[in-house]
Amino acid sequence: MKVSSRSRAAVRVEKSRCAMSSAAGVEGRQARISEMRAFLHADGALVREFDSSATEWATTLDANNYGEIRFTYTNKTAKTQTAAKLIAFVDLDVDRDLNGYANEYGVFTSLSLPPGTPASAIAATSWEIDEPGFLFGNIYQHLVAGALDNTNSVPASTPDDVSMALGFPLGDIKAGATVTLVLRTSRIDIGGLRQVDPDSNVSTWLNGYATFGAAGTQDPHLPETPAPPSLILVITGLAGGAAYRWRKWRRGATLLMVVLLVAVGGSSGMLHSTCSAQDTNVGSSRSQPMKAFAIAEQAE
Ligand SMILES: [Ca+2]
Ligand SMILES: [Ca+2]
Ligand SMILES: [Ca+2]
Repeated sequence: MKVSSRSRAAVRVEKSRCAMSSAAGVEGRQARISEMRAFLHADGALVREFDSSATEWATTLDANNYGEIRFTYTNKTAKTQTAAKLIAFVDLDVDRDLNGYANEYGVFTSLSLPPGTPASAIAATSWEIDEPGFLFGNIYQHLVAGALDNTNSVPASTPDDVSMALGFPLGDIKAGATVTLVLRTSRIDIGGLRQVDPDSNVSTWLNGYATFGAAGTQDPHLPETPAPPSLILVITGLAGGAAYRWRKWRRGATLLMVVLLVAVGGSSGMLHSTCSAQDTNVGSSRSQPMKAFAIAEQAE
């Protein structure tokens, strides 16, 4: 079993830093996908965790970064992978630089297919809305275990850092077969899961479907094939071992780092300039690493 926690630690540090800089007046309205991962389970075990650097990802997003995110997997083994399922995980932050990432909440909408899906589309059958696991959420354990809890642990009454997951049953993946997972982010209701930033009055829906075949080539019902992979990312690879204990340790380390940053950053322009450098990637995210996968909100 492989898990990758080092990059998640980096996400948390970056989030903390940028949330601090927001208090100093960083302008702009935007959302970001701080983390995006896919977990393939088959034969009763986790086959692989794909972080955002995996070449299996590709996106077709509009200028505001709403649209489709695709994950294409091919069984390159010589055996059928049985009872397979794909779980997609997205940690989206809305207006992080304006009002932080912890002022948001989730709403379960439905497990119905998003509109305009092909006849072969497989809908999600499990879901989870939770804090990403840096503080109290248990979503990461469930991603690794392959069993989402179908629970919203970040409701409107207790806003926090929202992350979301959808699980898609695939059945058997024969040797050489390809599966495509299509995720959509939308400002209108497409079913699935909804994330709300009440201070910005912004709702973002996440929904998707799975289908066998390489989308746009083997299934004529599928939407147009996206542009060549545009989010082939260059962040950390997979690291092994003891994710939960590591995350508990990291949580303490992160808090310590935040304290240190507060201590040294009050009069420093360095923190702000670092975040500003990331912010320049907003709107041109297709060629940027996932950490700069900033979703520019539409000006309102
Ligand atoms: Ca926010
Ligand atoms: Ca949970
Ligand atoms: Ca979030």
